[in-house]
Amino acid sequence: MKEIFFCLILLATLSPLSTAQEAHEHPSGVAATFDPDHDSMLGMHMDMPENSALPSPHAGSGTAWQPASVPAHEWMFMRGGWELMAHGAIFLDYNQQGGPRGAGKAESVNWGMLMEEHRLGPGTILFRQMFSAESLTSPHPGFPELFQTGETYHGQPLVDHQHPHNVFAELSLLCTVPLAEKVTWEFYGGPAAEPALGPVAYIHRASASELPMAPLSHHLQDSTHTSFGVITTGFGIDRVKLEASAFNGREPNEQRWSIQFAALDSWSARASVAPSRNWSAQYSIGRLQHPEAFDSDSQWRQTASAEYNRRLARGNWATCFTWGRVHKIAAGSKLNGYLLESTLNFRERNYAFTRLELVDKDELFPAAVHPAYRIGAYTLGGERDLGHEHAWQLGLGADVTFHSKPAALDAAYGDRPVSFQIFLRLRPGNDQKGHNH
Ligand SMILES: [Cu+2]
Repeated sequence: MKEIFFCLILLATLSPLSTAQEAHEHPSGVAATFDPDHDSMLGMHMDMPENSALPSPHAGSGTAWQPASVPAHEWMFMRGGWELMAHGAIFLDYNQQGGPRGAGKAESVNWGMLMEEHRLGPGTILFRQMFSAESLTSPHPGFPELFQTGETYHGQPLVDHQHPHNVFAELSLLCTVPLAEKVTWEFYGGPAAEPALGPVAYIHRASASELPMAPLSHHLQDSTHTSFGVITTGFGIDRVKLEASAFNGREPNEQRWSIQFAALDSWSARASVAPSRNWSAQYSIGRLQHPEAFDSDSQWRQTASAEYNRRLARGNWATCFTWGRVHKIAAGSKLNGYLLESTLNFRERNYAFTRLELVDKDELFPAAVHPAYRIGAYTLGGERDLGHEHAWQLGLGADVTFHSKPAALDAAYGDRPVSFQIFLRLRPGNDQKGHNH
């Protein structure tokens, strides 16, 4: 299995080289040209007709579907038959978490992604590399976030902190092959990749585009977005997609720069539907083998989500509802997380956003038995673009988070902890030439 992955890495690394060679053979320059005859069913934005309702694989990670109308903040150009894309975001924040367990830190949440896509016979092949420098830009032990749990630091489970993301957050390839007029076969995988489990990871969700904080329900919903070893296959049938994955469900350890191979002994299955350009929804279920380093238990995970996105005359409105459930098999415990997120971009430069969560947390205290507490987190924020160019958008934003919790947690967390952050956000501007006009 390792050999296959090394080949995949090699392919991913070599793809820019082959790009350069192709450019020699077809010196077509870097102009963005669109050829309406190569279209494909799984929503390749490559040359898609403008009215296509199918989501683009460029608008997320893994193979999850986000509504087709989601705006693309990316740089894109064509070169020798390759469509090359780059997107990402850098947040510079001051983050103050309230109460006795809170902390205030300067930090940077950041990621960048490169994509290279080419025709492959009648289908397409897409290479994707996502990187994050958070292992250098997060404070220790992680980004302060009240009630957040998941992964480790210095051999201890992280509590009240969000883990930084891995240097190689995704290294993958995605092939799609049309089989019939409305049927496409999909093959996806890589050494760092996202199995068919969960909604589009929050980092890429349009509904969370201005919010650098991770959801408290991350580890009940979309935390498998970086799994070290994934193979997914599936079929797109008109506006429905059915997929299954075999993957390594162990969470990344604290060596953030490494790729931690292990057996692909977890699996998942997902059904997605994109009824119109503005809607997408999914249900997925997975069995994760030994996901947590300090808990030998395995778990079932179920998620269901719906995303709505709507273009406005001078902005965009994106909303997502997600439910996620973890069933720890040996312990017999069930944890639920509910999330509602919405981001309104209005009059071009302005944003209002919110995230409302209810989530069960059982790892807030080191203990032999883990009682679960129902935590609420209610975030409201606003942002304005100081720079709003075709190439760049620089925004200044702030948000505040209120919490609800059982009275049993008052001693540890204080009566009503309130957290806030203030941040600068830098990213590519709206891609006018791309798929999403
Ligand atoms: Cu994550």
